[in-house]
Amino acid sequence: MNAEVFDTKEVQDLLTAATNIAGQEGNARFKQILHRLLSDLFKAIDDLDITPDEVWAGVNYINQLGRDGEAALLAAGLGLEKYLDIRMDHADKLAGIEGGTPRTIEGPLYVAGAPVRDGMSRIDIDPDQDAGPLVIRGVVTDTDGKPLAGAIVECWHANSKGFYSHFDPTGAQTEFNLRGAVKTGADGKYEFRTLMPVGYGCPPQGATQQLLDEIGRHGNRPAHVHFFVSADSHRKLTTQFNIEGDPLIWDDFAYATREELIPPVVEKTGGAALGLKDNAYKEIEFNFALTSLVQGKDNQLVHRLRAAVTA
Ligand code: MBD
Ligand code: FE
Repeated sequence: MNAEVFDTKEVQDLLTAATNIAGQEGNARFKQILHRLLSDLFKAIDDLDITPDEVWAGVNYINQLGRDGEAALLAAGLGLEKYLDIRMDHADKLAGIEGGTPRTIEGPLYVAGAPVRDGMSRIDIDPDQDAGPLVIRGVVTDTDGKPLAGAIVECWHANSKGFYSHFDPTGAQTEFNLRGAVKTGADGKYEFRTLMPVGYGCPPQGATQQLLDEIGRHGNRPAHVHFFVSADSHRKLTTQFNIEGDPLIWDDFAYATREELIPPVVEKTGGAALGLKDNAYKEIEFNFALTSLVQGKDNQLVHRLRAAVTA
């Protein structure tokens, strides 16, 4: 059975009515987007002869995705978040914007409100037997290499189980464990004293992993550290680096890896003097170059629902 009805007046009238696209009431932009997406769905049902059982499986899946609170996780896993980066990269290229540290996806696990410290922050609040000490440091500059004073570097990452504080299913972590923010001085320098993260895996029983299983994909990320970097007169940067050597670096389920975002991990000693738990530690130097505002505006600022906690 392939009963094609999409182009009939009845179906087109239904789409017009259901989205109120011809009406005066409502939000015109929202109606435009909804009309397009619903039309594309109807057309796909026709073209692929998607059955009622398949449609209801999809509707029920959306319910489950919401119950699991995983819509933003699925967006990362399906490459939707990466696609937005590709579009912003392209827009920057067309506008001739270059020289900044490459962006990569934010992901769904940021928590606003971490305490801001001057120059350096120690963010390993909870002990973690299975994680060795890590120092992350560098300088925030503009695209000419001039250090930016008063820049804010926010950092968040997982523990040795791949879990993030606030979202830890074991409930084991203190608020803001492995999350922090540093304000740079005149030298533009920042430093985080922390512990080596391990890669994240999607909740095995969650709706995202269920979909990935259905298409024969894994739901894992290589070990990585997230950053927001902001400074006056510059665009806020959203990025991450990966931990060099992780076997999943080029097999990230969220497609965040970029060649420029894999800094070397250097073995160091002298950790005791820095207050680290071992004398031997690892250090990653990573510098951030921020691009200037565009006609006085940050045209890459993203507004989305984020968790927030008051410190
Ligand atoms: C993460 O830690 C992450 O960074 C992304 C993008 C998705 C899920 C977990
Ligand atoms: Fe992450």
